[in-house]
Amino acid sequence: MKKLAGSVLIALLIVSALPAQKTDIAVPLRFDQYYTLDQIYEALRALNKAYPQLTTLETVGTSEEGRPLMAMTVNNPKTGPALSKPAIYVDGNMHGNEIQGGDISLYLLDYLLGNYGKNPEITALVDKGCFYVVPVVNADGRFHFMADPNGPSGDRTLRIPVDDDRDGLVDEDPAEDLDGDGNICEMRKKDPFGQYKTDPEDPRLMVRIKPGEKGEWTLLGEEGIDNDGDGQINEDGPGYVDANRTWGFDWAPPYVQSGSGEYPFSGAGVRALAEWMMTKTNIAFVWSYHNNGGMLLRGPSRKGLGEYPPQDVAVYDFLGKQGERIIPGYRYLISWKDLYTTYGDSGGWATQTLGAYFYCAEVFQTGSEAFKGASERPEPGSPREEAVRDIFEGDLSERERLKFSDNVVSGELYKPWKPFRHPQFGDVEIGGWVKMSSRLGAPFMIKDLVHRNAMAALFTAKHLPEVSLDVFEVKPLGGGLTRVRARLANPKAMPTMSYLAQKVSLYPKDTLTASGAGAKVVAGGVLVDPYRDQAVYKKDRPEVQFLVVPGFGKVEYQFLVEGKGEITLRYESRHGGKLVKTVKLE
Ligand SMILES: [Ca+2]
Ligand SMILES: [Ca+2]
Ligand SMILES: [Ca+2]
Ligand SMILES: [Ca+2]
Ligand SMILES: [Zn+2]
Repeated sequence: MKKLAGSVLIALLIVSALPAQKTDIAVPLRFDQYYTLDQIYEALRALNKAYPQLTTLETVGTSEEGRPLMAMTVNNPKTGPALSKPAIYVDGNMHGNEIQGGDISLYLLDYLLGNYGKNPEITALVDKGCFYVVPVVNADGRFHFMADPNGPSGDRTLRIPVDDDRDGLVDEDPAEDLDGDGNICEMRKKDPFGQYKTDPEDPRLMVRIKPGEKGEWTLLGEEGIDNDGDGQINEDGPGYVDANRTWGFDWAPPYVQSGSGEYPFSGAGVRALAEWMMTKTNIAFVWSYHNNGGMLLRGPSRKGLGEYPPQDVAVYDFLGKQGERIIPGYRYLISWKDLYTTYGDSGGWATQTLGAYFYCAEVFQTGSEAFKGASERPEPGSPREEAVRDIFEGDLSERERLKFSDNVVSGELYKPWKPFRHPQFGDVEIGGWVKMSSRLGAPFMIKDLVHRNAMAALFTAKHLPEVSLDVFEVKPLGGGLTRVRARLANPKAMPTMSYLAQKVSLYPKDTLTASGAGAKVVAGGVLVDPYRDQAVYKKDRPEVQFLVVPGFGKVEYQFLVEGKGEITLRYESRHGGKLVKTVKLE
C-alpha cells in the first residue's frame, strides 16, 4: 500500500514535469501560460461562438507564409453599426518574439465580453463604443518563436527573405539549437586571452576582466555553426524586414532605417492590415503592444516631424499619467526623445494617416523579476530611492535575475553551461538565458501583466469622444424667423478630431446640418457669446457647419430659420458618432 502510494506520487510528478500540452480553449479564457498562435486563433473562435451577437471575427490578411491575420470587432449592433461609434483599435505581437501583446489583446476581449451585462461600466462602454482587436500582427513570427528553438530575441521580423550579408544567398546561415534543448543560448570557449572570467559570486555567470587581469572565456555569440562556409556564424537568419519599420508614413530605405524593406508596406500581412484599418474610419485611438521596458510611448517618432499640437499633448499627458498609475513602474515617454528615432513605424502611420491618437506600450520590466526583500530595499523617501528604483526597474543585474530564477521558478529561466564539440570552434560550452526568459515574465506573472495593460487601454476607451447634441433654445424672433441654438458637448478627454489631423486637414471635419421641409436656414454659425448674442455666421451654405468638438468641452451653434414646421439638426463625425435632434418651430 505504502509502495503503491509512492509510485502514484512519482507518476504525478512525471506528468506535471511534462511540457505544457495543447489545452482545449474554453471561455472564460485562462491566462496561466502564453498562448501559441493556434491557441490564440482557437480562443478568438471560442469568444466569437460564446458572444455571437457582440463580436465579428474576420481574416484581414495573410502572412508571408500563408497564415491568417485575424481581427475581432466588438460592437453591439442594437446600439448602432460599428462605424457609427467612436472606436479604439488594439494590436499586439508586431514583433514575433514580443508575444505578450497577443495575450493582452485576448484578455481585453475576454474581459469586455465576459463582463458585458454584468458590470454596468463595461456594459455602457461596449454599448457606446467599438473595439477593433488584432492580437497577432506578425503571425509567422509568433508561430516560429513559440514552435522553433529560439533565444528571447529570435523570430522577431517578417518572413521576407533578405540577403543580410550580401553574399548572393538568402537566409543561408541561421542560428542553430546545437544541443537540441529547444533554446538558442550562448556559446563560450576557454581562452586565457578572453575578455571574461568566471563570476566569483556565481560560477554560472561571467564578468568582464579588469585591465591586467587574466582572462578565462571568449564569448562566441548565439548557438550555431557556419552553414555556408563563409567564415561567419549565424550571419543571415530568416527574413529581416521589421513589421514596425515598413509602414507607409515617413518610411525610409534600409540604409537609413534597417529592416524597412524594399518599399513601404513590404509585408503582405502588414499592408493588408493597414488597408483594413483605413476602412475603419472611426478609429480614434490605437494601442500597439510590444515588449519590453515598461513604457507607454507617444510620438512623434522622429524629432524632425515636429512636436504635436499642444491640445494633443494635453490629451496624451492626461491619459499617459493615468496609465502610469494603472501599471505601476511604467513610464509615459516620448519615443524619439526618450527612446530612439524610428522611420516607418505603425505609430507614425496611425497618427498622421488615420488621424488617431497612439500609444506604443513596451510591456514587462525585468524589475518584476527582482530578488530583494523589503528590508533590503531602501526606506521609501530616502535620497537613494530614485537611483535604486532605476536599478530595480532598469538594468537588473544578472546575478539577481538568476537568484529569481533559482528561488522563484525553480531554475527554469537559465541553462547551466555544458560542454559541446563544435565543428568550427572545437570544444566550447553552451548555456545562458532560455527562450522564455528575459523579455517575457514567468508564467505566474502573466495575469497581472495582461490585466493592468488591458485596463490602461480600457481607460483610454473610456475617454473616446462622447458627444451629446442639445437644442437649448428655440425662440421666435417675429416675422416668421426663429432662432435655434444647439450645443455639442463632450465630457471626455479626446476631441472628435485630433489637432494634428486638423492642422493638415487630413479628412473632413464634423458637420452639423440644419434642415426642415418647410424651413429655410438663412443664417448659421458659431455662437461665440450667448449672453451678448454674438455669433459668427458662415457666409455660404449656412445650414452646414464644419466643426470639431473639443475634449472636456463644448461648442455652440446658432441658426436663424425662416418658415414653419420642424427643424432637424444632424451631427456627423468620423470619431464622434452620429446624432439627430428634431425640434418644432413655433
Ligand atoms: Ca546571405
Ligand atoms: Ca540550445
Ligand atoms: Ca556563414
Ligand atoms: Ca553567408
Ligand atoms: Zn516591438
